[in-house]
Amino acid sequence: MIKKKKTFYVTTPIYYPSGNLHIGHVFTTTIAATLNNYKKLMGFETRFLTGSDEHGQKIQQKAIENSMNPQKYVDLTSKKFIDLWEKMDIQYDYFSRTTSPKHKEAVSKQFSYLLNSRNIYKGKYKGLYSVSDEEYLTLFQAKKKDGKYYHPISKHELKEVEEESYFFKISNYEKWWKKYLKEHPKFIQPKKIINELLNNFIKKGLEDLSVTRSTFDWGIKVKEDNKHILYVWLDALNNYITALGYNSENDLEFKKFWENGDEIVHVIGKEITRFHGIYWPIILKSINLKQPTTILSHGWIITPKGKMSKSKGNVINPLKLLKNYDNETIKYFLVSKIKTNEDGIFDENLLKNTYNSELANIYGNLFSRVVSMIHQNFNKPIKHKKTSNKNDENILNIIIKKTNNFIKEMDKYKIFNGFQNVIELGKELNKYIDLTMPWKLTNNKKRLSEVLNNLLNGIYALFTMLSIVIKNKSHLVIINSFGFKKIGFDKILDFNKFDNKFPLKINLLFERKK
Ligand code: ME8
Repeated sequence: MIKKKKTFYVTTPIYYPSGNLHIGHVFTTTIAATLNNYKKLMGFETRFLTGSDEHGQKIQQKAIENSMNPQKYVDLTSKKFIDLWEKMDIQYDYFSRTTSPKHKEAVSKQFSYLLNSRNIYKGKYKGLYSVSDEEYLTLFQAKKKDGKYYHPISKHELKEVEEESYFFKISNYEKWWKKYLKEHPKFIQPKKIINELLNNFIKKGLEDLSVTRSTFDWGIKVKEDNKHILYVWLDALNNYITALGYNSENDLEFKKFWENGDEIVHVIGKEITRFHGIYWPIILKSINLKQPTTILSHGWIITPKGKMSKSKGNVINPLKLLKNYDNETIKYFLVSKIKTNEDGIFDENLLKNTYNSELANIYGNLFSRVVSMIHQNFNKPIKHKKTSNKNDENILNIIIKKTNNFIKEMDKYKIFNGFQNVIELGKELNKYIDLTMPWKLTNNKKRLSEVLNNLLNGIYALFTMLSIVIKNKSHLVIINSFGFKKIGFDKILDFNKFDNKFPLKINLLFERKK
């Protein structure tokens, strides 16, 4: 019987095409892409979604500022993300756009269902709204200064609005939500973000959410009441399922990756956890759909001088960065140097140091030294030999241990922790060279071959793990130089894998940067 592959579905937020490209977008998308690559390597069948969030008041205002009709404006501006992912060498399965006919139809049908099932009712909204965040806030949540109200996190000014609106009976699901979180403590990560949600939104009691707007018209029209358009978040959150074909004739992907799927992960920035952690699960519950496995929320990337903002002029534009660094270096830096559960500093000096000290000095140097020594001393494959030498036993154990720890962390979606094992393995392999001093063993070919074979096995493990981020360079090592057909964890424990392989020399893998 053919065993069915397990499935993995990972998403990024769909970004506002009105926003400027930002290193933060690259951070989130790199995390999602890395998880996707990891799961593929582990034999999962995967789907990876990113996209753009194209309706709402903010987009309409920006389109007007640019004297364009909103559709034309989003057609144009969403392309910059497509272009960025291509430059970053990030491949996705879906580029989900909320202005696509398929999405609009599916969401419209869902709204009718929610109306009929009395989850949605008509009323009037009076309160505060942030257009920049497309978010409603209560007086209790807002910060007041000089008679004006501000968003507590983004600091954007809030407007007082009063309009006819449909409401989602969120309050009906409060009990369910609390119970679900108790029973699934890993549903929202990191844990500390759950406490923030509890303090800011749940303690005071969950309020019903206004889910339509009636004072502008750039959105999905409510069929039953044409004056109204859907609130942009109800519209946008659904993209995660409409892209798979939910509520459409062709819903095979939806059945496979959502309804019957094994793992579903939404990667998001911490400021939108309210929507993904409270409203999205409640929407899914109200339409009897399964919950995602995990909502993986990460902190913000800040600069050494604090938060990035347009007004401070310190926003890091990834396109500029790509002029000096290749995409693999940037991706490696983001996953291995920025902790996901707190805000992390992005500094170009740190990026450069990481490139020189880790990519060039630890990984690149290790590979080229070992392959050079093999070429200087041998002209055919060197076989693995189990020895009772303490250094050998130790390094082989370390190769196994670091790989296992990497897998353990990655299975928990803890990328930063996972990559610390890669760096440690690189350092340990260099230490093994210092201890065994292969350059002094040229007259003892037997011992030299034992040492170099262990090193090859270590380098294989190292670049297998790195391959989920540093794809091209790892292919150069494992496929082009070592001659394996593909990269995989299945060979790590097989220390005889180089018995018939003679590695080829490769020009400098990572040239040092001045
Ligand atoms: O919120 N650090 O879109 P958006 C880390 N359309 N990540 C950052 C960041 C930073 N400094 N700045 C931005 C939206 N991000 C909605 C989402 S989903 C159904 C709808 C990343 O364009 C991070 O992932 O404002 C954050 O959550 C996202 O960009 C916000 O993107």
